[in-house]
Amino acid sequence: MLLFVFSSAPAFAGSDDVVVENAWSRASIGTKRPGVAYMTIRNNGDDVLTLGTVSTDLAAILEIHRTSTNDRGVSSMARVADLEIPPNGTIALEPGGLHLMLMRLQRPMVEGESYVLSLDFGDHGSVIVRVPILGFTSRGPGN
Ligand SMILES: [Cu+2]
Repeated sequence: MLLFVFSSAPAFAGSDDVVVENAWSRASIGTKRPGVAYMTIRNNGDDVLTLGTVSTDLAAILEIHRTSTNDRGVSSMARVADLEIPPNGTIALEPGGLHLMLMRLQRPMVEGESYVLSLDFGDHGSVIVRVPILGFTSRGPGN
């Protein structure tokens, strides 16, 4: 079952307890550089949730990444194949940590516009989220 929701409202995948909130992106610099998307994903269920595929028509390639900073202050990103959300747990995708990387943008990400993202939780269904695009220097909704 698929429900269409806006990021300001909770999203439910079928009868399961998946809630995606506070989704947002930053405006991109044209289409040559990748874009990013952030959100929180809450698992109100009793099973581990696994986020596998994420897709949007805005980007040809979309990956889950984790930014980490080593003890010399150098940051790097690594791909996360499957993002697990523990039962009754919340995972935050936020600047400096987990994020969705939108590569090979099909069009620029323009401040004030929005796009649709599909998050596939396998047996637990899919969640579709509308993601608002904030300014270049934004640190999140309301900032
Ligand atoms: Cu990345």
